[in-house]
Amino acid sequence: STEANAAYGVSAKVPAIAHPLAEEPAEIASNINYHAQFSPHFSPFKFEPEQAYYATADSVRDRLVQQWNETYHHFHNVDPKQTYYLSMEYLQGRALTNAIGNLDIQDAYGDALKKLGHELEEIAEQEKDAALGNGGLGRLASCFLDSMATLNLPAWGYGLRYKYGLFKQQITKEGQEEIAEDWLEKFSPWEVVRHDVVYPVRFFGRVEVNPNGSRKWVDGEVVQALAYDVPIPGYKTKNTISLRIWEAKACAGDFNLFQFNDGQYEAAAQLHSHAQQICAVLYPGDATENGKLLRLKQQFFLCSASLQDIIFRFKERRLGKGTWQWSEFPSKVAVQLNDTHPTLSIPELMRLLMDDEGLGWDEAWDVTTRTIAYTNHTVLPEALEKWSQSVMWKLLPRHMEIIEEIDKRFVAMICKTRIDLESKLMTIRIVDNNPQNPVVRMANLCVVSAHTVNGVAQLHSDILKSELFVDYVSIWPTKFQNKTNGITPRRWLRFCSPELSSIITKWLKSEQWVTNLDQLTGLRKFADNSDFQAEWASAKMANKQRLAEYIERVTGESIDPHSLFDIQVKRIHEYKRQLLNILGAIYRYKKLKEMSPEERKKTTPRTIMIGGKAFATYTNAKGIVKLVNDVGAVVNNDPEVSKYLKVVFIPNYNVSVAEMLIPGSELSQHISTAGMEASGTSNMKFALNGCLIIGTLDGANVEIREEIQEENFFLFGATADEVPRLRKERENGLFKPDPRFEEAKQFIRSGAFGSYDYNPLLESLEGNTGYGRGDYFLVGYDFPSYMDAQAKVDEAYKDRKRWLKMSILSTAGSGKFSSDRTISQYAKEIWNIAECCVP
Ligand code: B1N
Repeated sequence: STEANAAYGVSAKVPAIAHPLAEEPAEIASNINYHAQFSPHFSPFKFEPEQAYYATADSVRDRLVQQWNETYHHFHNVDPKQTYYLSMEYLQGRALTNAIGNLDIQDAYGDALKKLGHELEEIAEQEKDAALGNGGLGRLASCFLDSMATLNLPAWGYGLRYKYGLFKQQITKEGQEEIAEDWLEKFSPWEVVRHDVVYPVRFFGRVEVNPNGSRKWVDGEVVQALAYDVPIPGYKTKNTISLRIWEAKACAGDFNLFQFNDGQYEAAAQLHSHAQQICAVLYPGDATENGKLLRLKQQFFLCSASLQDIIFRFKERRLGKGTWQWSEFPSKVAVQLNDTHPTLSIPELMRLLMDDEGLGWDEAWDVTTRTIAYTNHTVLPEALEKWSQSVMWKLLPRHMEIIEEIDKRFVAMICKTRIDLESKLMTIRIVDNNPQNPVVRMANLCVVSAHTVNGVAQLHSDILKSELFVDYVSIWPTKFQNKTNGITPRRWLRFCSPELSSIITKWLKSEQWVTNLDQLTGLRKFADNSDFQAEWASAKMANKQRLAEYIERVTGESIDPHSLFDIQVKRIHEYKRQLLNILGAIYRYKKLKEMSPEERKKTTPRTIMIGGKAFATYTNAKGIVKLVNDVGAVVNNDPEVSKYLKVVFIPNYNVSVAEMLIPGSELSQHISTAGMEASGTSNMKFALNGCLIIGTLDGANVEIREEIQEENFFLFGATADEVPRLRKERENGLFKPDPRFEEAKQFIRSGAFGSYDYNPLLESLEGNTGYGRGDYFLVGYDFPSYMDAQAKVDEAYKDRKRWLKMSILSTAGSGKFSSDRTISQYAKEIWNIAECCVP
């Protein structure tokens, strides 16, 4: 066709400049074509999938920009109270399919691309994931933005524009290898640089005391924060909000031309290179490791730039309305801290209000505490941030003064009003002056300063109240809340499984479930209906086939779409117990080997897939990756067994891989030691997609099981309240391991999976005490009940009708886990903000 010719650059004819909001496929094709020629990113005469992706993204972006600008203006004019979500991490994944879906233009764009000789799905695969996060905490932030936009809430996200996101994982003979993930290698069509939005951020320096007693932070190094905005469209609404990510830049004046001309090239550019380091890489630790000074710089950079911007916008909007007062700030601004990573927002807001705006302590404290709220995401002691006081004094001397003052006033308040808590001061005060290692405890600073503190699932919030923050509860009984996490049903069902979505829409006779997920309960009455079951099964099978093709492409392993697809994908961590899964697989393999061919035929064929990234220096996590790969190499090449069992390691797990895996899953494992996983969110995604869960009573599993009914959940393992006693018993040598557990470990020791030294990993499961020993995560204790639950899974899968019913009931019971519900609760119960819908 003429368009296709033009697209391939064959025709010299200039495409019509179609209206950017064109609805007809032919006009859209012309618009894409226009971008390919007149917003060139590549040499002319090329229109391969990559070029087609960038041209399509440019075309979709035009539409977003229009409604994005309207949203900005509308918020500006109405001046509602607005929420600012501060997070060091966002795991956005890909944007194209999401934007097209939210704008409800998938058919027109699909047809337009066909006219140009391309398939929309194939074009969408060209996009690199924006992986500016590690795992659940970052993905939660991205789901929250999606819901804020869809609910028409006045809300923005703030983050950092890391040059390299979470590393790319490659599997070699040695196990995991990390490679820098250059998501900006070419560029991202989904960000707009705002050259007019720049703030100075200071580091180091000293505090100057003025004759009138006021204080000022001066000298040190100043870096510029430059804003990049990413549009976040809501689903079928005009509202399009912003994720503002900061980049660090040096000032032009920081380049020392004199030194450069003198041949000292590195010294000349030293300040530039210091600035560049700040946003160079995402902190890759999930819950364990430390990055120290650079990480602290990153955190402060986010806090300072964002708060300066928030204050600027507050003044700008208020000035348009005549006079205003600082006491109004909390009725216009809500700041939510995503874990303690942006805690420095507290002393930074105090500093800006006192030192720059001239407020007194009491007034500044009142404004700050009424503005800031804090979400806790973990109780793992090693993940509770503590910063060395000496590092803090050096990098942020004025903030350290403010923190000491907050601490001093807190201590005074306790001594005056709560003498009963004086003995607890050692643990509840903010600064820990232990001479061995003086630190600032960031969680304590948050709890003392925030008006609201919340956990991310009911069990987790209960543990916060009864353990971690128990003493604060007696001081401020109403400060603590629960906000059970959620996931966006757009990305995690509507767009990633169009097959299942259209069946749901057909049987519910409405698409309203996409924004009102509770309506899925309407599927319960069809759970036994054989027509519905047949359609459900065929959609699941299509997704399994697509997944099997993907697995074959990335691993070379061919898997049987008729086997049970059993998946565990998440960061590799001992508390998440991938070891329990693989030990179970090893035991299963050993039993299959011992069976006669006839006996084997009676078993339920399974494909066990495990994926996830290990922190680069977390030795045991890397050992687990290696073990899974080694087990797979043996099992999958064993002609007697491989028809009944395959073990596949899925490399480089990320958001877009999840979008492929989850729709094709039938069983997923959420098997952390009870009390250790704050919530978990992939469990919600799997359940929503009709995948059954085998899991412990941990995090949000508890609530998922409640919603989908206990008979549809494969439960096993110790409960959170039993864990301390079981650990004690273990320390006292009272634990008697199950022979099946011993057999599985022994099988590894025998060398069945190669000669790699697995002793350190096995030793972590053995002994009574000692660092990295003593089975702290109770794998051995839970092993027998885990194996029993797995036997029930095998039985249930044999009964096709029963399994399908359970699968349907999983989806039907997942309504509660929409992030729309979570965000509505934050809006009402923490932020006190209301909808602000763009007309
Ligand atoms: O936050 C998720 C929860 O669903 C998960 O259960 C929880 O593990 C996760 C330090 C973290 N908690 N803490 C982190 C991430 C990065 C880092 O440097 C800690 N991630 C979680 C959402 O609530």
